[in-house]
Amino acid sequence: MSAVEHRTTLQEYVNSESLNQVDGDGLGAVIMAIADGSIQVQRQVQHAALGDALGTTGEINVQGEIVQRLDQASSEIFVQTLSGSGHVAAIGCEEIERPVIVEGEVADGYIVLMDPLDGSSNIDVAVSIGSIFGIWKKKPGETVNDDSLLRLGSEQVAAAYLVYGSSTVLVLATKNNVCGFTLDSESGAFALTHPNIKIPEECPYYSTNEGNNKVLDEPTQKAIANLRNKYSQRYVGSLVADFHRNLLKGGIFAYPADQNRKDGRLRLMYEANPLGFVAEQAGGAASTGYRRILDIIPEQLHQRTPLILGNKDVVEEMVSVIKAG
Ligand code: FDP
Repeated sequence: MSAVEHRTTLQEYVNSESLNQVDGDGLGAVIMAIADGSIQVQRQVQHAALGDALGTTGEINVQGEIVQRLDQASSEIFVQTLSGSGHVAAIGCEEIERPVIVEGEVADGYIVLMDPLDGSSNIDVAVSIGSIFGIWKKKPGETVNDDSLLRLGSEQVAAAYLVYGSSTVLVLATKNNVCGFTLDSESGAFALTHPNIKIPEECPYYSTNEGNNKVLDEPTQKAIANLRNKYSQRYVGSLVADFHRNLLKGGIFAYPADQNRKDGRLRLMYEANPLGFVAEQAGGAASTGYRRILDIIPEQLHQRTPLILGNKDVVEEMVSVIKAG
């Protein structure tokens, strides 16, 4: 008997959860396109070293960062599966300067913003990495252009992420519900293994790059020192893996602004908004240190933001220390 036979599959879940009725036709198809793409990406990640697919392309992306070959391959895979779903009107991607406007635009389409492979610095060393997606519904009657992608995080209808780790897990957040599905490599299906995820009340962990401490301003140093005094540190250095652990076990992730990164390091549209949405639906919170992430009016597709993410009370406490100055 396959390990997933007694479990709800992702396909059954998106059908039975009536996602399509609640948020409009096609959301289930968009989620399945993400799942299909992730299976291809997961295979590439697993076999990259054997197929000589590790290393860089020699190019620099729009973020000014070196493009890894797997970054590029993942981006192409998801653009293809999402465009082919028939329900995606536009795709914004961390690796691609301008949005991909999908030909033959559908009236009730979705807009998907993604980080196709998060944790680039961990790709070559067999450490957990992932993919992140924010999903918005196109405005009624709108003809999609570049500006259509500059949407508030609070307007997301769903968000999802993948972790390619010791197992491959897809976490899907819709309004007030966050569920985790584990890939069964035998059947190729994602099976529901983590229903109704809520961030635990206890917060055992904090995740931050301690090497940046000397370039933080004083209030942020004070806030990080509070975390250091209370919690154990866990820092993988792949946002999606750090977030996933903190979501399941309790914890706070912080990548604040500093002297070298005045706007922070992480991307608002591809990382902070989707994971902020997941965190909030699971009872957590996401802040810049001064305001709720999901309330930021975006000015540019690739803009960066400081990010504090995780247990609501701990995020609020950190924000109050920063604001107190
Ligand atoms: P990476 O550059 O390796 O893709 O997305 C940016 C990111 O990783 C996050 O996944 C991770 O949390 C962060 O950067 C790590 O940054 P530092 O190396 O500066 O700690």
